[in-house]
Amino acid sequence: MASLKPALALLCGILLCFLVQVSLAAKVRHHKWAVEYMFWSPDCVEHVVMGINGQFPGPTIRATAGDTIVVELTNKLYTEGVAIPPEKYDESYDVMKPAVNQNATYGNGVYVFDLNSTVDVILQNANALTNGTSEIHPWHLHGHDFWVLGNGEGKFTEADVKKFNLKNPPLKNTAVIFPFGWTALRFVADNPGVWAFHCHIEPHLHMGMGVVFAEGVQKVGRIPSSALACGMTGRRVANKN
Ligand SMILES: [Cu+2]
Repeated sequence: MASLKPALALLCGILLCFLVQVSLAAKVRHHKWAVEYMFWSPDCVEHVVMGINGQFPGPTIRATAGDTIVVELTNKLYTEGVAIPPEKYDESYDVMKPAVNQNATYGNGVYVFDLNSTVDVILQNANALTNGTSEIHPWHLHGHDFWVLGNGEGKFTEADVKKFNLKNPPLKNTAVIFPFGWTALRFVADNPGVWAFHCHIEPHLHMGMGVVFAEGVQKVGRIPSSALACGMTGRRVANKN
């Protein structure tokens, strides 16, 4: 038994060293981040970006293996869960096939544009939930007029861009998409605010046929409480004040 003691002591020493080393290396690192819109102009053109603690790009987190990172995040964005309009989209859909009734999707459908950027929208109509059914939808945009660049039957393809009327397109704020067809719109996002873009058949809007376009939101001042005087909103604002 006596001969085991040095070996046991050595083993304990090794374990102790190991534990000490681990406890020295592993740390819990706390960070406080406030995410908010800010201006950034590295190329002399002013951009709106999402900064962290007034920095863009945000602060670097340094850590070593085994560390725990805790970030306390304050969301100061005017629009939460924003979606950046995609450059590409999944083109594998079939407009003639009834959609799978998922009953509901989730997401707030907020698209944020750079102020004064030119935005092209392709509205694509498709089969409703019943086979062989596709309806007309009059889409209306708040806060802007848009040019109707064209419309066509079936699924929109890149080749349809050649058919756009860039010479004298009509200027409207409502345009229809025909059954199984597409309609192309263009507008300039030059009106700071948050604007609804939706089908003007009311039940369709209630069923979710609408999104929100946001641009230059940081330029919008505080909404006066007198402008929020209707119905439940008014009562809530009044109670708060
Ligand atoms: Cu509709």
